[in-house]
Amino acid sequence: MTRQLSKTPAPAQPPHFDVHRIREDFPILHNKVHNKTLVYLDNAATTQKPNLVINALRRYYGSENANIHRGVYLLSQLATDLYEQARRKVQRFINAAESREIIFTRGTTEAINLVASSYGRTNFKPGDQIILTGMEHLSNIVPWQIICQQTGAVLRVAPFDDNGELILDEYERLFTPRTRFVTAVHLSKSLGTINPVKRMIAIAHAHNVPVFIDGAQSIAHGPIDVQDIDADFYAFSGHKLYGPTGIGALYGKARFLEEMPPYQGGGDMIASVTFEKTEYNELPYKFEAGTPNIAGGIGLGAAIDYLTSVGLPNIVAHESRLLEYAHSRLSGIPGLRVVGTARQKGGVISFVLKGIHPHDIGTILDGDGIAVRTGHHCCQPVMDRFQIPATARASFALYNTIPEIDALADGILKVIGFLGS
Ligand code: C6P
Repeated sequence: MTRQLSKTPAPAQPPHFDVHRIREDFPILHNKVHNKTLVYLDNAATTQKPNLVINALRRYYGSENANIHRGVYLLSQLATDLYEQARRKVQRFINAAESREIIFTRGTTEAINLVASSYGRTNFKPGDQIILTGMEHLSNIVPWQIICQQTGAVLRVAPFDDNGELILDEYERLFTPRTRFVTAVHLSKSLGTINPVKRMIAIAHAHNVPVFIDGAQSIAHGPIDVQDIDADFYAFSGHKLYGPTGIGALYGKARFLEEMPPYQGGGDMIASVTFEKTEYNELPYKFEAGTPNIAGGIGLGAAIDYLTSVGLPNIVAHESRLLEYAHSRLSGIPGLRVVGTARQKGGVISFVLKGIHPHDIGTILDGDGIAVRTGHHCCQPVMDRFQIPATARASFALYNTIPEIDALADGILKVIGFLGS
């Protein structure tokens, strides 16, 4: 996932990677938008889905649908097997030690709320401190603010510099004997910055503090090994990984999850219930109350199969090439400023145009079939840090091409031509 920015020409397409062949797997990419071929550059918001995932969902609802963990009949056992296989795929994908350390959630946001609520309510006391970075998505700010209001704990924010790089010394200086938890984004969706999470976790562990990593944007763009980085918790959403919406996963070290109380009550999370007392189920089911998103879990498993078949190293090489090319093309446009120029960057390029509001950029690009995101990207503190209201953002995926980046650059020149910069 890591890559260095430079102005040098983009390296050649990685061997064993044919982007035109890949594009055939994604039916939506052949659609027209405003009568133009879709150029989809909003992959940080959500990714498009390959046939493998679409077919897995169709097959599930067409011939495998039943509730899981409940029926002795064949169909229920089949659905249960498929769902539990998907859990093991997630386990292998992030190299978790055990499949019971994988909790299916609705996505990253629910995973963060689960940990903030369950771990925080039990462990935080008035005056305790939680460290997070200044570049968090609001999903990794608000749940911690809520738990702070409930427990009297306080947030401490690690700053970043003008390039969007975390200032590691300042992060380290925030630790005190009252620090109880760290939460940090792996890849910032507004800046593209890849944080040095392994180093950040080592620093926190030296202070005996557990760490949650928000992997929403990193999961599809490079290999993740939760044991190697030694994360205590790691979360991601299926829809950013070419999988369905409404499904995601929380990884947690078993020793933490075992001690944590349930997040929600309901079916499947119990071992036995009387009106006097409830015994909770074992991991991971203790945290999976009610009928889960079975199709979503199976679809997520298919997405992991797809990514694995393409090969994450190929994806990293391809997206690095796109990012490098985009930086050199866009930074040559007069009046355009790239926001977020960290040395270690993922395939995200946020920019502003002098005198032109990002929403106008987005609207004019849309007329040419080019989808980018505009706004504060749920990262208002990042915008405040740069004293801008919003940016336009192009974010790349494995199916994007160099001609699509040319189309973006030409579209931006058209915006400037219309609105003057
Ligand atoms: N970012 C974007 O356009 P959910 O909504 O639960 O799948 O993911 C939330 C989330 C958490 N952390 C980070 C770093 C994220 O980028 C996101 C979602 C989308 O950038 C939608 S706002």
